[in-house]
Amino acid sequence: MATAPKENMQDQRALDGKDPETIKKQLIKKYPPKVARKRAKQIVVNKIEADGTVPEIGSNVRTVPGLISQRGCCYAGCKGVVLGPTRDIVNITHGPVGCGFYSWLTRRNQTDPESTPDGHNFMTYCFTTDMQDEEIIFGGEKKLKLAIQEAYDNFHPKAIAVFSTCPVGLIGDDVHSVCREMKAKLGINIFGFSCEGYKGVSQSAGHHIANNGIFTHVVGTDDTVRDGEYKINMLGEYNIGGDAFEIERLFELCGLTLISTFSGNSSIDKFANSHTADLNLIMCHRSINYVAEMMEKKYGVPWIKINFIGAQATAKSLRKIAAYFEDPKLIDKVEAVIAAELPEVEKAAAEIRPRTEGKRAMLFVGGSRAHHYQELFSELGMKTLSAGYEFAHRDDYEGRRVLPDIKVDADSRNIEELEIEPDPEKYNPRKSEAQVRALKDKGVDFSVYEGMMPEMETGALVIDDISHHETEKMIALFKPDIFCAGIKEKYAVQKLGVPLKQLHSYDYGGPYAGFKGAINFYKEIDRMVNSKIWGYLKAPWQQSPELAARYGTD
Ligand code: CFM
Repeated sequence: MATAPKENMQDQRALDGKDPETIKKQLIKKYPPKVARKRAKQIVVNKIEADGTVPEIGSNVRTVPGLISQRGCCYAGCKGVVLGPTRDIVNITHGPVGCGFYSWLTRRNQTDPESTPDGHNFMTYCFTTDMQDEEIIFGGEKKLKLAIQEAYDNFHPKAIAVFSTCPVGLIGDDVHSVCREMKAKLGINIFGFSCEGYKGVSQSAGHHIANNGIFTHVVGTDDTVRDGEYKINMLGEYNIGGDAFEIERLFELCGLTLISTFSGNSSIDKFANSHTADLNLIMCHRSINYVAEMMEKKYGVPWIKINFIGAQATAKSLRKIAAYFEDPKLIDKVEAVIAAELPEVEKAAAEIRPRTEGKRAMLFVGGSRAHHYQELFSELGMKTLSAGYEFAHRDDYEGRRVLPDIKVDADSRNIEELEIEPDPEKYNPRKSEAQVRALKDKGVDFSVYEGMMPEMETGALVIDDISHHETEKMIALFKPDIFCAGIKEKYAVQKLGVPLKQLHSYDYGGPYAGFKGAINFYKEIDRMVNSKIWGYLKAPWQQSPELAARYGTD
């Protein structure tokens, strides 16, 4: 190329001086043509236009059979992600024992049973119907009824939820009628989810099903108005590694009243009451935006997007909440909290940053963290070469402005969309249209999420549902200083000589949210990227030149 236009200069910074389009071709070169065409739509070179738009990315589509994906299943999204962190619902997995066992606390979602009077905490138990051949052949409804009865007799919970695994849908057990029957018999809230693992293309379908179920069966069933000022709900925060505890600490310092969290450190009574809050805060947009939308339509509770990952993002989010309530007392309090908390974070960053500055990260996680954690890395002076979600939709990448353009395919149509009307008695819009406009001018935008790509550099590679082959290629080509993903990737990546930070379970660490969490993260990343051990490891292609063709730097 004779002259390098300005964009290419940006590209060079973004991808270590390598041409992103060439890298993209290398990632898909070994695929059969049909697979390569499909993957090409999901691998995008980031480019931000003057009006803020970014290129379209293929997402929320089926993984090509044969490619090793990071994704989980619909059941995992429903039972594991959304309902799992609620301590006082007995969650019964209707299915073979493995589904229940492997979704049992592996996400490291924590809870504080002492914050509810009865102290119930069923999260430490694994409840499953343990289906055997006999149930698969003759049906499992009888066994499910017995399981519900047994759970009730032993624990006397306020609620029981039943989660369907793949075989349940295949043999046609009607979990909903079993739940209705047992609800009438036992007089407690019992509800079921048709979240068979194969539904949809990933765990994202399970989030939607969980949101529908929780909204239908629980939200709005208790109108008690609790004491306290500035009532908020926290949506899409699951208390992994204690994140919610740190966020709750900050809310308390600021004088905000947390009505309910969906669903970290939560209890069912709080969900029931959540429609009495004045504002919904969305942390993880992908997993819970449905609840926020439905709550707004039915009860008039507006939502704003916030992010408590990153010290600056935390301060910004707290200020946004204070601005919403338009009370100088709260605004001052929030400023005082930020002023008291930030110096310690800045001190830690200043100490660590000389050792992390300029190092390069790649993040391939779920449906929101691959975006949020870029904040923490940039606070350490690190850059994100490439990032992507496992199962997010276009709006999480490109921003909600693209929602009207998203084509609904057969897999998405499979998941029920609830028709929500304003509640004749309980609907109460919290702000007038004039107030909404005025707040918008102050930077409090309602129902807006800009997505990951507008915040990434031009020239960075955005890869949806990255395959294992592409992961190996990216590592061979770039040897990043840290790779963020999950347990399935961890040891494969580390054997290639690159440290892997689990951003799902946080390995054994956390919290990483809020101010104290930021400090924890800085220390952890410093330790990982500066450990000498990685220099002693040789990747397979470095030891055996014949493998170079396979992993390739071609
Ligand atoms: Fe939301 Fe999550 Fe995530 Fe998610 Fe998940 Fe998770 Fe995740 Mo693992 S709800 S989308 S389905 S932030 S379990 S707490 S870490 S993939 S990025």
